[in-house]
Amino acid sequence: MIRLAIQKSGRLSEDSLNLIRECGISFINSSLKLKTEATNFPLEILFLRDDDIPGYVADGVADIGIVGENVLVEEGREELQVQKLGFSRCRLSIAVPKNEAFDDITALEGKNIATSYPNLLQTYLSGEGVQAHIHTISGSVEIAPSIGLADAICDIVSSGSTLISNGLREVQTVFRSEAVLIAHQNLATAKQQLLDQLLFRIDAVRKAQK
Ligand code: PRT
Ligand code: ZN
Repeated sequence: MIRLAIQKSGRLSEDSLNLIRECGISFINSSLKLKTEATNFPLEILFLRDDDIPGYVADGVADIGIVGENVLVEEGREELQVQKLGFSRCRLSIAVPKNEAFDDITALEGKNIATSYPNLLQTYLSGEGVQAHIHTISGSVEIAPSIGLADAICDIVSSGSTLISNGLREVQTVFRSEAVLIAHQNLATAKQQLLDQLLFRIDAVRKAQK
């Protein structure tokens, strides 16, 4: 039996479950349960917060998982990545108040930037040779400039409409992300064989979608 961790409820959940179903794996999904077993494949599914998934897979509590690359890399667990999955595409971007001048990234020197992704942002700024003050907040990042908490933000963007409705302008992409399959690094042989079967099916599903 192989144990898969997926997001309980959020932007990754539906596409993660759909991918498993498209692999021909059946299971009963009750929104109240935190785990379920497949009926026609030796697979158990755990439903977790996305932020907890890389840690559980690293520790071997779950064997494999589906999570956004943004969370994986922010948590410094990129060595767990096995396969990109092509859904939940988004980008981590810096945005400033829409009337604020911004010629290039050096405009952020010495400024306050609010984000939930301090590590990804710090890596980017260091690469650009810019020093800024990073304020880590866990949610509602987009309102930080309007309440005087920060000069700029760094947050996940997909359509861009959240930025616009908060009077912000996207000025720089820091990281591009999509959902990825991750796996524990020392899987037992039997589990590795199940993962290989699953990867084979995922590959077939993705080829059929193209
Ligand atoms: O409860 P839990 O901790 O499990 O979930 P969560 O709230 O932390 O995550 P969730 O469900 O919001 O996102 C899960 C993953 O989906 C993220 O880690 C990304 O990999 C991916 N993803 C894709 C997104 C978006 N698109 C997205 N648009 N994650 C967040 N957003 C948010 C963004 O933070 C901003 O508030 O949507 C808003 C912007 O959207 P647009 O379309 O207005 O630009
Ligand atoms: Zn989360």
